[in-house]
Amino acid sequence: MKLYCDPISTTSRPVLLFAAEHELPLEIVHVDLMAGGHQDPAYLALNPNGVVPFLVDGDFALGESAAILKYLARKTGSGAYPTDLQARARVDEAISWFSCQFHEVFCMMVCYPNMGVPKGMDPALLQGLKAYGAEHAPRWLAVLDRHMLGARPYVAGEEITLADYLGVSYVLLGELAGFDFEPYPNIRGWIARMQARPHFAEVFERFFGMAAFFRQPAQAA
Ligand SMILES: N[C@@H](CCC(=O)N[C@@H](CS)C(=O)NCC(=O)O)C(=O)O
Repeated sequence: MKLYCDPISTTSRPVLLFAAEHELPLEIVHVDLMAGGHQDPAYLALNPNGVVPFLVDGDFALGESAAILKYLARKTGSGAYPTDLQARARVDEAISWFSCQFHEVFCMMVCYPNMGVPKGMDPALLQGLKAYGAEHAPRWLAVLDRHMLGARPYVAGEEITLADYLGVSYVLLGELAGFDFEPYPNIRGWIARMQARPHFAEVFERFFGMAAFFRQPAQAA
């Protein structure tokens, strides 16, 4: 199996972490986003979406990080995607929640705009986006902190699941944007739990390098 990915990509890291923990025999193909590797004609011929991650397993090709995680978990029989009907539905619910509700407000309106992404956006639109994000993100963070996590160690219950691999990558984007997680103790505990996982440090190394860069004080002109 080949995994086309880039460790600087928020959606690649969950798959890389899951794969490392499960010792999957993946050939990692680095698609260098900074160098425009995702727009390379050869890569676009493989994946017309021009995004990572992307999995190739023999003559079967699959995009979308959540679908890839589920495929790999099913293929390996990983307990991170339980077979029990309701337990699996709970994981699916959390994955959809992170990918939609949470991503839409926290990532798109809080994190990315505070990191200057996308570039060249109309300043008034950017301000409006940031204001909306600042007002509405606490609602979703409170749901994660108090209801999904609460006293539980992981977002879908007592055991780590695919939703944790995916969700922690989205939530940690807040690090790049200098987001303050102080009011969310359960989220902080969960992040620490995920950070203690074997392979977390190696998979997130580039990400924390970027976070340090974004946190540097602006140089005086
Ligand atoms: N919904 C997709 C999103 C994939 C995605 O947007 N990946 C980003 C990196 S985090 C990418 O490749 N961006 C390149 C671009 O948008 O041109 C998934 O979960 O896999």
